[in-house]
Amino acid sequence: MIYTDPVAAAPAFVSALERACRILILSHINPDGDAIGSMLGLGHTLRHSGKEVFMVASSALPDYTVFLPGISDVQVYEPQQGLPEVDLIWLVDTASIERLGPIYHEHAPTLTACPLVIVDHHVTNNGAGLVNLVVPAAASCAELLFSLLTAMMLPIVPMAATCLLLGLTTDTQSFQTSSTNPQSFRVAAELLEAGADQRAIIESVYYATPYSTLQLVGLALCQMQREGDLLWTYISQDMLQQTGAEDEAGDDVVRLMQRTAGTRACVLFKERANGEVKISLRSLPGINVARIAQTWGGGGHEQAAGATLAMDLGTAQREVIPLVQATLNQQRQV
Ligand SMILES: [Mn+2]
Repeated sequence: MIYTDPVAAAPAFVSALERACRILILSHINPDGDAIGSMLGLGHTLRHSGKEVFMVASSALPDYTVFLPGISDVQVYEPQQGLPEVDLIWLVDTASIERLGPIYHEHAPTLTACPLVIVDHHVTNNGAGLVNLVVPAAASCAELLFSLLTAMMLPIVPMAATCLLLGLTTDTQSFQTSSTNPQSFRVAAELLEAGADQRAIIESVYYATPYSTLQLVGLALCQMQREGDLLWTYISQDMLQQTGAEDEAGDDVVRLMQRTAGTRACVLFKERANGEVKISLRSLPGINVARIAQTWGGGGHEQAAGATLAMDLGTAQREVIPLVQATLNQQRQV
């Protein structure tokens, strides 16, 4: 059964929970703030209601989640690791069970044998659980979970509120994404009233950038080029070694390019250790960069896409930039 309204879904979740004592909470590979915030927010809430809770992340946690209360209870999955014996599995923020990555690949029979419930906001979720709550209009899984848990009459303790607010804050990029809606603000207000530590979230998400990241951003911005409403730059292996920055530092470069006035599309070219080039494309609505990424077997969303090109940095720029320019020109004519 797939529910699209948390209030309508609550009784089904209550009865699934009544029959369970030991619950395993899982989420997608390469977990983001919404995956971990939802997992841990739910974990605190279920523990408070007397359940035994296990939480296993499919791969390493993002740095900005390590301050969350109870984060040491979230295990990071290691290959060949066993899963705890439970009588209910609860998936959060995960479009499909395959998105559990190695946990799915190594434990598919166990996972499919155990009762499964799902709360998610991905439009592609097909509701593989016994009970599913899937609301694509929700800006974050965390806010959807809050509405469900509240409708289930489960109290949200301050620790849970902090975790859920982190999920809501990161998935909406602080209420900036187009999916942010009145309900996101309402839930945020209720989470603050429930005792969420908003200050700690802001500190951790926005004011804890590693020095090496800023140095890399500086180098990449120095190389930035502009033609009309298109911006692009690159990150070479040299630049990564020189600064000691992590690969994710590229995300900050992309975000800064997007913020430039008059920009309708931008591209980051990132040289991989094996000499290949990963491109990240961003655009305003109406400009489909996923189609450009598909040229090299990549993909993504219309406004955010990527691909990996088996060529050097210079060649990649000469191949990709004219294609983006053509797409921008096309759009200008319609
Ligand atoms: Mn999410």
